[in-house]
Amino acid sequence: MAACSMNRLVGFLFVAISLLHCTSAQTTHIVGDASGWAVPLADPTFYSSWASRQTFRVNDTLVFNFASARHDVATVTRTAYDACDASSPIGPVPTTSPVTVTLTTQGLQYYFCSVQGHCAAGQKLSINVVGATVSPPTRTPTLPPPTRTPTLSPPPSIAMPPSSSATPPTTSMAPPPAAGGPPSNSAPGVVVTGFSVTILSVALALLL
Ligand SMILES: *[C@@H]1O[C@H](CO)[C@@H](O)[C@H](O)[C@H]1NC(C)=O
Ligand SMILES: [Cu+2]
Repeated sequence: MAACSMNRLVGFLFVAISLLHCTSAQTTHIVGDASGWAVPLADPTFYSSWASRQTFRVNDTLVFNFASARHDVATVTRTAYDACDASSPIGPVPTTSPVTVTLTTQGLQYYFCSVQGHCAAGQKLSINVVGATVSPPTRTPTLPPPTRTPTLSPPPSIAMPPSSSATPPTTSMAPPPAAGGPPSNSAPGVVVTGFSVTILSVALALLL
């Protein structure tokens, strides 16, 4: 009997946490992280590598940071993307940084810089936007203590200076981040994790 009610509780919590994730956690994706939106001199696959480390969901946003007027953001079809053909972009092609794009539809989306030669050199980004019903990579809810966390956030039980151990950039393009804030690509995960732990604690307190 105890096991049965525990299973139901766990199931309830899992559904509740999943719903909260889906309805409240829009992620802002800084394209290229600290490298921004530029011609990737060191690695033409830089933006596909970056995209492969992200999960893009409907209502998330992309932010392209770049040198205004030296680059732009063209939204294009797959055919144009594959050919780096800038003759018929979809909609406007903004040239002033930052450019924020809200991901409103599921499926594959294609962007590149329409400045001559930049797309061919790798300044192009394709992403797959998934819907809110796909389960996000949540921590498993079977263990109540808030010590199991995704790898993005440091365990709360380990004393650690808040910002001195910021991870170095993974590409040779990026200069080391200036002293100061945490890496921007880890913030959403940390926020979501803290939120989940809070909800989990409240739910357990109410139901046990
Ligand atoms: C996206 O945001 C709109 C407006 O807030 C909302 O109506 C819609 O349900 C959201 N879609 C998803 C998948 O979160
Ligand atoms: Cu460019």
